Amino acid sequence: MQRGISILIIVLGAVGWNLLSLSGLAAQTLKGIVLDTEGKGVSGAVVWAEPLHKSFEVAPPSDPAVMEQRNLAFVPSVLPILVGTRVRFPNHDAVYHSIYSFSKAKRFSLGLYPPGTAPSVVFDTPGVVKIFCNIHDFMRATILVLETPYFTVTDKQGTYTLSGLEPGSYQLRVWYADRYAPPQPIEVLPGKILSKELIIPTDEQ
Ligand SMILES: [Cu+2]
Repeated sequence: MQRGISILIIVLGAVGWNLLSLSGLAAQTLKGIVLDTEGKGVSGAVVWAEPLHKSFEVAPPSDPAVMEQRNLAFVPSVLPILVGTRVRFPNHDAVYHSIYSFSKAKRFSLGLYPPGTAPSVVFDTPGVVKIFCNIHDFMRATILVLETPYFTVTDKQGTYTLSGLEPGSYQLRVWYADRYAPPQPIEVLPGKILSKELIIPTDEQ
Protein backbone atom coordinates (compact mmCIF):
# COMPACT_ATOMS: atom_id res chain seq x y z
CA MET A 1 0.00 0.00 0.00
CA GLN A 2 1.29 3.40 -0.85
CA ARG A 3 1.81 5.61 2.06
CA GLY A 4 -0.58 8.50 1.80
CA ILE A 5 -1.75 10.29 -1.29
CA SER A 6 -1.63 13.70 0.19
CA ILE A 7 0.58 15.66 2.45
CA LEU A 8 -0.95 18.09 4.89
CA ILE A 9 1.12 21.06 5.80
CA ILE A 10 0.02 22.97 8.81
CA VAL A 11 1.65 26.32 9.09
CA LEU A 12 1.75 26.82 12.82
CA GLY A 13 2.67 30.42 12.45
CA ALA A 14 5.52 32.71 11.77
CA VAL A 15 6.84 33.29 15.21
CA GLY A 16 9.28 35.78 16.55
CA TRP A 17 11.84 37.84 14.80
CA ASN A 18 15.32 36.82 13.90
CA LEU A 19 18.33 38.98 13.51
CA LEU A 20 18.06 41.43 10.65
CA SER A 21 18.33 39.75 7.28
CA LEU A 22 20.78 40.77 4.58
CA SER A 23 18.35 43.32 3.17
CA GLY A 24 17.90 44.97 6.55
CA LEU A 25 14.31 43.78 6.85
CA ALA A 26 13.44 41.78 9.92
CA ALA A 27 13.34 38.09 9.08
CA GLN A 28 10.73 35.66 10.25
CA THR A 29 10.65 32.04 11.24
CA LEU A 30 8.03 29.72 9.80
CA LYS A 31 7.14 26.56 11.69
CA GLY A 32 4.87 23.78 10.56
CA ILE A 33 4.33 20.08 10.24
CA VAL A 34 4.10 17.65 7.32
CA LEU A 35 1.50 14.91 7.82
CA ASP A 36 0.49 11.91 5.78
CA THR A 37 -3.14 11.08 5.01
CA GLU A 38 -3.44 9.17 8.26
CA GLY A 39 -2.43 12.24 10.20
CA LYS A 40 0.99 10.94 11.13
CA GLY A 41 3.99 13.20 11.01
CA VAL A 42 6.28 12.53 8.04
CA SER A 43 9.90 12.41 9.13
CA GLY A 44 12.61 13.11 6.56
CA ALA A 45 10.52 15.27 4.22
CA VAL A 46 12.33 18.20 2.63
CA VAL A 47 10.50 21.52 2.99
CA TRP A 48 11.65 24.67 1.23
CA ALA A 49 10.41 28.16 0.46
CA GLU A 50 11.14 29.65 -2.96
CA PRO A 51 11.09 33.47 -2.94
CA LEU A 52 8.80 35.03 -5.56
CA HIS A 53 9.03 38.62 -4.43
CA LYS A 54 12.36 39.36 -6.02
CA SER A 55 15.02 37.87 -8.14
CA PHE A 56 17.33 36.41 -5.72
CA GLU A 57 20.94 35.38 -5.82
CA VAL A 58 22.64 33.95 -2.81
CA ALA A 59 26.21 32.76 -2.81
CA PRO A 60 26.58 29.12 -1.81
CA PRO A 61 28.03 28.54 1.66
CA SER A 62 31.81 28.52 1.85
CA ASP A 63 31.67 25.47 4.14
CA PRO A 64 30.81 22.30 2.24
CA ALA A 65 27.80 20.16 3.13
CA VAL A 66 28.56 16.63 4.25
CA MET A 67 27.14 13.21 3.34
CA GLU A 68 29.03 10.52 5.25
CA GLN A 69 29.39 6.88 4.49
CA ARG A 70 28.99 5.11 7.79
CA ASN A 71 28.14 1.42 8.35
CA LEU A 72 27.61 1.03 4.60
CA ALA A 73 24.95 3.72 4.49
CA PHE A 74 24.77 7.37 3.51
CA VAL A 75 24.29 9.71 6.46
CA PRO A 76 22.12 11.66 5.93
CA SER A 77 20.34 9.77 3.17
CA VAL A 78 18.44 12.90 2.13
CA LEU A 79 20.39 16.14 1.85
CA PRO A 80 18.95 19.46 0.61
CA ILE A 81 21.52 22.06 -0.48
CA LEU A 82 21.63 25.45 -2.18
CA VAL A 83 22.73 25.26 -5.81
CA GLY A 84 26.51 25.73 -6.08
CA THR A 85 27.24 24.02 -2.76
CA ARG A 86 30.17 21.61 -2.49
CA VAL A 87 29.35 18.31 -0.78
CA ARG A 88 32.05 16.23 0.92
CA PHE A 89 31.62 12.46 1.02
CA PRO A 90 33.85 11.25 3.90
CA ASN A 91 34.30 7.49 4.04
CA HIS A 92 34.09 6.43 7.70
CA ASP A 93 33.90 2.73 6.87
CA ALA A 94 36.74 0.22 6.78
CA VAL A 95 36.08 -0.58 3.12
CA TYR A 96 36.37 1.26 -0.19
CA HIS A 97 33.38 3.04 -1.69
CA SER A 98 32.81 4.19 -5.25
CA ILE A 99 29.87 6.53 -5.49
CA TYR A 100 28.27 7.95 -8.59
CA SER A 101 25.14 9.49 -10.05
CA PHE A 102 23.52 9.35 -13.48
CA SER A 103 21.01 12.07 -12.61
CA LYS A 104 20.50 14.89 -15.10
CA ALA A 105 21.25 17.51 -12.45
CA LYS A 106 24.70 15.99 -11.80
CA ARG A 107 26.45 13.11 -13.47
CA PHE A 108 29.63 12.10 -11.70
CA SER A 109 31.69 9.13 -10.65
CA LEU A 110 34.26 9.36 -7.89
CA GLY A 111 35.93 6.01 -8.56
CA LEU A 112 37.23 3.83 -5.74
CA TYR A 113 38.34 5.74 -2.68
CA PRO A 114 39.73 4.31 0.55
CA PRO A 115 38.65 4.57 4.20
CA GLY A 116 39.47 7.91 5.77
CA THR A 117 39.26 9.94 2.57
CA ALA A 118 36.62 12.52 1.69
CA PRO A 119 36.18 13.30 -2.00
CA SER A 120 33.86 16.18 -2.85
CA VAL A 121 31.59 17.35 -5.64
CA VAL A 122 30.08 20.77 -6.45
CA PHE A 123 26.38 20.58 -7.36
CA ASP A 124 25.86 23.40 -9.82
CA THR A 125 22.48 22.56 -11.39
CA PRO A 126 19.12 22.59 -9.59
CA GLY A 127 17.33 19.26 -9.43
CA VAL A 128 17.24 15.87 -7.76
CA VAL A 129 20.45 13.86 -7.71
CA LYS A 130 20.25 10.15 -6.88
CA ILE A 131 23.47 8.85 -5.34
CA PHE A 132 24.59 5.21 -5.51
CA CYS A 133 27.67 3.13 -4.72
CA ASN A 134 29.19 0.85 -7.33
CA ILE A 135 30.42 -1.58 -4.67
CA HIS A 136 27.32 -1.65 -2.46
CA ASP A 137 24.09 -1.74 -4.47
CA PHE A 138 21.94 -1.18 -1.42
CA MET A 139 23.49 2.22 -0.65
CA ARG A 140 21.08 4.94 -1.80
CA ALA A 141 20.83 8.64 -1.14
CA THR A 142 19.22 11.74 -2.59
CA ILE A 143 20.60 15.26 -2.84
CA LEU A 144 18.06 18.00 -3.59
CA VAL A 145 19.81 20.93 -5.25
CA LEU A 146 17.58 23.93 -4.56
CA GLU A 147 17.43 27.53 -5.73
CA THR A 148 16.79 28.89 -2.27
CA PRO A 149 18.65 29.02 1.02
CA TYR A 150 15.37 28.47 2.93
CA PHE A 151 15.14 24.71 3.31
CA THR A 152 15.04 22.09 6.01
CA VAL A 153 14.21 18.44 6.71
CA THR A 154 11.32 17.43 8.98
CA ASP A 155 12.22 15.91 12.33
CA LYS A 156 10.90 12.67 13.88
CA GLN A 157 7.52 14.26 14.55
CA GLY A 158 7.28 15.70 11.04
CA THR A 159 7.76 19.28 12.18
CA TYR A 160 9.99 21.81 10.52
CA THR A 161 11.34 25.30 11.06
CA LEU A 162 12.36 27.66 8.26
CA SER A 163 14.37 30.56 9.60
CA GLY A 164 15.51 33.86 8.20
CA LEU A 165 12.59 34.47 5.83
CA GLU A 166 12.39 38.05 4.65
CA PRO A 167 8.86 39.46 4.29
CA GLY A 168 7.51 38.72 0.82
CA SER A 169 5.87 36.09 -1.37
CA TYR A 170 7.05 32.51 -1.44
CA GLN A 171 6.10 29.11 -2.76
CA LEU A 172 6.20 26.48 -0.07
CA ARG A 173 7.39 23.16 -1.48
CA VAL A 174 7.60 19.63 -0.09
CA TRP A 175 9.47 16.56 -1.31
CA TYR A 176 9.22 13.15 0.25
CA ALA A 177 10.23 9.74 -1.13
CA ASP A 178 10.35 10.96 -4.74
CA ARG A 179 7.02 12.75 -4.52
CA TYR A 180 6.44 16.45 -4.75
CA ALA A 181 3.55 18.49 -3.51
CA PRO A 182 2.36 21.28 -5.82
CA PRO A 183 3.80 24.63 -4.78
CA GLN A 184 1.69 26.47 -2.23
CA PRO A 185 1.83 30.25 -2.04
CA ILE A 186 2.60 31.80 1.31
CA GLU A 187 2.87 35.44 2.24
CA VAL A 188 5.35 36.38 4.91
CA LEU A 189 4.33 39.77 6.28
CA PRO A 190 6.27 41.91 8.70
CA GLY A 191 4.69 42.00 12.11
CA LYS A 192 1.90 39.60 11.27
CA ILE A 193 1.60 36.07 12.60
CA LEU A 194 0.80 33.55 9.88
CA SER A 195 -1.57 30.79 10.81
CA LYS A 196 -3.23 28.65 8.20
CA GLU A 197 -3.60 25.08 7.07
CA LEU A 198 -2.75 23.80 3.62
CA ILE A 199 -3.79 20.47 2.20
CA ILE A 200 -1.47 19.38 -0.56
CA PRO A 201 -2.22 16.45 -2.84
CA THR A 202 1.02 14.98 -4.11
CA ASP A 203 1.89 14.02 -7.65
CA GLU A 204 3.68 10.85 -8.48
CA GLN A 205 6.87 11.76 -10.25
CU1 LIG B 1 30.02 1.58 -1.02
